Amino acid sequence: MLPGLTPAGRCLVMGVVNVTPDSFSDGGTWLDPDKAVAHGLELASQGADIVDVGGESTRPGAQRIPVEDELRRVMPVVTALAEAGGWVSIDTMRAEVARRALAAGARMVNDVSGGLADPEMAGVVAEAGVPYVVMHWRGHSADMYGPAVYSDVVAEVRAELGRRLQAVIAAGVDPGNVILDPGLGFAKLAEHNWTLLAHLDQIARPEGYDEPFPVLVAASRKGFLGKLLASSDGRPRSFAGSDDATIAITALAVAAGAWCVRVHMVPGNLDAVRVATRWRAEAVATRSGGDDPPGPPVAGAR
Ligand code: PMM
Repeated sequence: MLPGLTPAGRCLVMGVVNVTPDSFSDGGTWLDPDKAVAHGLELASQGADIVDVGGESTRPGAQRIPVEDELRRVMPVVTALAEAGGWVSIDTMRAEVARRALAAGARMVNDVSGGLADPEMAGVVAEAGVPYVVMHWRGHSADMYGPAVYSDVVAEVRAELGRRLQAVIAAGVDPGNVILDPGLGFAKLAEHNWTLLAHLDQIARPEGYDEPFPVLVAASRKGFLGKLLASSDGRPRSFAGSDDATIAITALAVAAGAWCVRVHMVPGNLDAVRVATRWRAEAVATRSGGDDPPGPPVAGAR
């Protein structure tokens, strides 16, 4: 799993570099390529195992941008971070952007559409033989909450992820390279996010698959945390004000067996990963009968 990445023996930490003017939590901060590269290097120096570079905002209501704009934003950043030895993931829904970023040294594709937005994506990933994050997605962010209708969110996300898995595997992607993501906030209301987080063990086993897949959890600074932590007059907590809550999610996600957490702030989340990994190891070692705690094995299941 993850060719070229030293096994960490713990849940991995993915640091976010959004090279966008309008991402909900940090839009505009890293639009300048030099600042974005410096930020990526800082995240890596703080202990991020992976630096995730994205050039297209997926905030609710966001319109798509032309592929040329996305390439202009991400390519200098991917190139510089890869040249500096960083383990770079490209956060894109476009096969062309993935292909160019991989050629420039990215080593992983993070596709929030799970291959749905671009029919060429799975083929590009298959040919490159790189790890591939397949996220649960129901459509572009222009209408983020229209499709957020579920009678059983866990069952439906499992079924839809199962169909995406079948499709990308049929297109040649090695199942051993697939990481699943419940897609918190993407066509999900707050209540859906909480339910999915409480059932990560089931997300790891989509419909049609008995063996668990590695799971990536990307809750960092998302609106459902701000909503939970709203002040008494109902004002949601600011994005950056949700960093401590993100750390709490990280600890719980590790305890539930998450393979990777995608976060904006590395130090506190890395501490949480280390604490929860130690706790989880103790739970496994001292459990009578040798049963695993819920969730897939920490370092990846396949
Ligand atoms: N969320 C965002 C961007 N990329 N990638 C994955 N795999 N999962 C996510 O939930 C996800 C993502 C949007 O959040 P941001 O604006 O903070 O990057």
